[in-house]
Amino acid sequence: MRVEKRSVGDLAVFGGEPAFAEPLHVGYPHVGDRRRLLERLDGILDSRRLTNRGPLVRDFERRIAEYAGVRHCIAMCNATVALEIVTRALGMRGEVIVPAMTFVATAHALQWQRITPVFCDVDPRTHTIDPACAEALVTPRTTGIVGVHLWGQACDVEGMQAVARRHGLRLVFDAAHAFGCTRRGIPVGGFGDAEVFSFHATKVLNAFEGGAVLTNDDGLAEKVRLMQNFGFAGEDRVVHEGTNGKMSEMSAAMGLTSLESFDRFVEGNRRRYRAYRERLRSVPGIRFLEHPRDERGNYHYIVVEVSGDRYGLERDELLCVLRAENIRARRYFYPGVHRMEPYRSYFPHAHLLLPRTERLVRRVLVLPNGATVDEAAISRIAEVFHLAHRHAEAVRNRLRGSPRTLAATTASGATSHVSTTH
Ligand code: T4K
Repeated sequence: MRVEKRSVGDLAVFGGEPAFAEPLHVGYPHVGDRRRLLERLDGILDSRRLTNRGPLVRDFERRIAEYAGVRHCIAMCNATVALEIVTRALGMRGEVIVPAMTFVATAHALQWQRITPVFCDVDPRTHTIDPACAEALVTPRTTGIVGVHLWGQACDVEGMQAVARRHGLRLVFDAAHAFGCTRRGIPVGGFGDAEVFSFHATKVLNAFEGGAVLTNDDGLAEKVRLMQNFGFAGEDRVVHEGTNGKMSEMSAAMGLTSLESFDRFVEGNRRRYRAYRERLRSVPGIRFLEHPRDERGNYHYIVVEVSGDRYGLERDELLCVLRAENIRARRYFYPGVHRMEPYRSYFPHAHLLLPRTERLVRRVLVLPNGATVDEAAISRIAEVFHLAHRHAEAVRNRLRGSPRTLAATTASGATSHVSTTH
């Protein structure tokens, strides 16, 4: 039986029973029609066709290309390798501009090839790359830009295209978060020279692990396809440098099964997003990332910004409160890619050019989503938000006296401190 949290003493940081017996996660995977998936897996085992662009991978590529309205889709083992391959195929080298407000993979995919990621600031409203900031970072060594469509919304595609055009730069979009989304009514997938999706387990459309390069450029598609398969153009004919970026049949089976339930996943996400907004509307200092009404979004990430002044607690303090309740919210992408290694050692002053990113990484909180988060769970989460706000001072004093609670907050490896000053 659930215990209602009526007074501050009911909060788990004060010793109350956690609001949830099991942890609620941000990346809890969607699973579609299990029977259909198992049928497909049986088929793979019967046919003994396990990988190397088998029939399921080809079908998956065709359907993803169709869905996004793009000529070519090359399915990959994950989005990180897809980014490495496509940026290499496009001849990016020297410096490439990327937002610092992203998952570390966007920068690592470049650094792995000894391309220097140059960190760019973002639009404070959308959290996505700001074209004017990007343009200010162009030097004679710049060869390209990797824009990121964050949180299921496209970045300023037209702005980035204009910058790329003016300076003769290659343009790739990391669309890891944006499968199923539109920009000005056009599906994400066909913008720039190429776009990259992720189908990782934690994404809205999952293939266990997986990714894809999408492009309308026939020549680029051919090159990417060669490079993801060791450069093989025939049984014993290698015509290009290459690596192994292939998707397996098992991943394609999951991807196809997920695709069949995709609309249902998005509908569930949208419902949860609305329920969260509704329940948290009256909490001061909690601002939701807006999804443009006239675009299609996937609502996969429930993103809020916490204003410490108005809420009464800083983001990291609230995170401690939530974690104690088994609400495993995440502070993506703290502390900012520019503050992670090797970048913080290479560019110790990068933060000076990234004031908006610096502010966001101290305020953003991503809330649990997925099938286990029903309306009742959202109400309970909201109760915790309200209670912690109403008793902010007591909560803060309690946290200051419990360093172990703070350590537990970041048990997943991040280093934390309650103070948000750097
Ligand atoms: N570009 C961007 C903008 C990205 O966000 C990403 C990946 C990439 C590129 C690269 O894509 P891939 O190469 O991965 O295809 C997670 C994901 O691992 C990562 O794919 C994702 N972005 C990132 C935003 O989130 P972590 O380290 O936070 O994941 P993890 O393992 O802590 O998972 C989050 C939570 O999800 C867990 O606490 C529990 C739950 N979970 C996770 C997995 C893997 C499950 O319930 N089941 C699972 O199987 O990075």
